Amino acid sequence: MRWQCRDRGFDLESRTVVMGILNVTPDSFSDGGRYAEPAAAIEHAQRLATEGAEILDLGAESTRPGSLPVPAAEQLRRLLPVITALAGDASLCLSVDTRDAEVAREAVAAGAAIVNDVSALGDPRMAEVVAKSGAGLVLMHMQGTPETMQKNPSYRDAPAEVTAWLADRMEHAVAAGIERERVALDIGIGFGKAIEHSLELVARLDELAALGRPVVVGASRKSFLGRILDLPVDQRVEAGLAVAAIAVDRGARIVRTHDVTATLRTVRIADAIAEARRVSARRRSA
Ligand code: HH2
Repeated sequence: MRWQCRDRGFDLESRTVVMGILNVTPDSFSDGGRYAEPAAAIEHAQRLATEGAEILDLGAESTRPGSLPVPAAEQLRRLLPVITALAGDASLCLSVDTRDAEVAREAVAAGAAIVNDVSALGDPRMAEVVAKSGAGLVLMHMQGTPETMQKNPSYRDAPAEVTAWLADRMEHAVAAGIERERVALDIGIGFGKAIEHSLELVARLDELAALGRPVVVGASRKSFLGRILDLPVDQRVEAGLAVAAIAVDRGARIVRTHDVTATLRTVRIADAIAEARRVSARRRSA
C-alpha cells in the first residue's frame, strides 16, 4: 500500500510511519504555548525528526473540545515562519493540520506535502487546493464541530457509520481530482466520540482498513485515556502506546503522536509481530 504526498511516496505495506505532532498554538490541550515561538517550534520539530518521526504535523488551531476557529491570517502568522524554515530540509515531510483551504494553500506553497483536514474537506474550497497541489490528504471523521462535539455524541454503530462516512468523503475527494493513492483515513478519536465510541472504533479498525487506504490513528494523550485511568495529560504515554499497538495490529499504518521515541519502539514491535503472522500463515499454507 502506497501513500503519495507530492514527490514523496510512503510504502506502508508492512511498515508503520510515526507522525510527530507540533502545535504552534497558545492553547492546545497537551503542548499549547510550548512551541508558539518559531525558534522553539523549529527546535522541537528537529528533535521529533531525530527521534524518528517521518512526518511532522504542524497545527496552528487547537481543535480540542470547546475550541473556536482561528482566522486564516492568524494560523498563517503562526505557521509560515516554521514551515519556511523546515522546508529547506528535504529529509522532513511536513503536514499541515488545518480545516481552512487558504491556510492549506499557503502552507503547501511554503513546502508542506500533506494536508491533514479534521473536517474531511468541510471547507468547499479545500478539495481544489489539495487536487492542484499534489499533496497527500488525511480525511478525518468528526461528529459536530470542536465547539460542541463532545456534548452528546451519539451513534447506532460507530465503526460502521464512521467507515461509511469516510468512504463517502474519499469518493468526494476522488471525484474532485484527488487521486485515491493520495488519501489516508482517520477515525478521529475524541472528535464527537464518547469513551465507548473511541474504544469500539479502535477495536474494529480493521473495517476501515478494509477500504484499502492507509489508516491514521491519533490517541496520543487524549482525554478518554485519562478518564479510563484517572490520569492527567502528562501521564498518559503508556495508555497511548497501548492504543497504538492495538491499532497497528488492526491495520493502522500512520500513528500521530506527541511521544515519538516511545511510539516508534511500540509500532516497530507491532510491525514485527505482523510480519511473524504473515510468515506463519505462508508456512502453514505451503
Ligand atoms: N487530533 C488532534 C488534532 N488533529 N488530526 C488527525 N488526523 N487525527 C487526530 O486524531 C487529531 C488531528 C487533536 O490533538 P492535538 O493536536 O494534540 O490537540 P489540539 O487540537 O488541542 O491542538
